[in-house]
Amino acid sequence: MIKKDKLFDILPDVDAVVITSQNNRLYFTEFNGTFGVLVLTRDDASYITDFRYFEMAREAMQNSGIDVLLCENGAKAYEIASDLLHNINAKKVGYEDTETTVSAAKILFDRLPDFEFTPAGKAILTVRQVKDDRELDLIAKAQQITDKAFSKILTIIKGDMTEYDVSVELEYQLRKNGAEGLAFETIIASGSNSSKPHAHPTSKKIKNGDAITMDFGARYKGYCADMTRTVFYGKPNDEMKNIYNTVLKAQLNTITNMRCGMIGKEVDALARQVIVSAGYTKHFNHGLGHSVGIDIHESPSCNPVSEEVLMENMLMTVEPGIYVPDFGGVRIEDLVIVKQDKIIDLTTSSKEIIVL
Ligand SMILES: [Mn+2]
Repeated sequence: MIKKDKLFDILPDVDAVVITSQNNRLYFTEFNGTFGVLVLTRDDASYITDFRYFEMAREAMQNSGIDVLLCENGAKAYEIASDLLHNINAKKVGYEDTETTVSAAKILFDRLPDFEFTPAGKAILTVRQVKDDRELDLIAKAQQITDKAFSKILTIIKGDMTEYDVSVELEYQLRKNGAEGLAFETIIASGSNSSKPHAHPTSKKIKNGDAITMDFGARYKGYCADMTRTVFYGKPNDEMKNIYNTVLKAQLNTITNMRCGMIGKEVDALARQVIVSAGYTKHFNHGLGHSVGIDIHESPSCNPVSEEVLMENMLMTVEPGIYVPDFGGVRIEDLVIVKQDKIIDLTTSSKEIIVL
């Protein structure tokens, strides 16, 4: 398991790592189940789960080198895990300090009083930052589904539909085009609601002249897509048009000039300087972007204080926005892959002003 080797590379004095969270188990095993405990050692891997998942997990992992073990219940899984650690004579054990529940950790600590447990949550997230080819393919597929749903929703939106109606139709299109679920809760924000970056869809009806910001994404085989477009229902006024063009210019300037090796705050500045020069400094008050993978928000991020370095095969969203309270807002978001010598934009939908 290359992913496991990468983890032990950054935890050189650790003999084993116990992984409990669903997304980290999915990352290392490529199997998605709500319950399981994964014990990684330098030479082996064991996945302990209950009757609900045992058969599926065994099938999914038959060629992976991971042993699948059956447990009676949750507490028993941690007992089996502690027995495994005892048997292999692990001395220093990494655990997901960021995810493991206190009660689960207590079982491990109580049963293995002589062991040294060390936090490994951050190391796991670091390993997850750089994607392999399979992961990049799954994210590209998730984004393709998301682009398809967007082109479809443009033919469906009609006046008098509510934001809630639009969200339901959009989510249906995601599922219909192959999504196994949503990457996150769909954001639909119309008219003055569009000044709220993470607005939940409401019963507000779409009216003539409204901006409609749609931020949404498919989940495909565990991996997320993420995109945002703001479209207009009827002609936008001059200020909204100016806001749209400024956000677009900021977004294009970033995608054209961001490079592998830049740090997060440098990338953020590529967008922010355009918005600042247009006089909207205080109306772009979130970071430019975040990475994406099994979680919709992963590290690294691009924001005014980020010192994290963009490396080859990291994902990044590029999502500048301008939000004017009680007036409206615009956000345009693409999902890109960082390559050594170029940026690949996975989002293919048009960014020209769309007036429905
Ligand atoms: Mn995003």
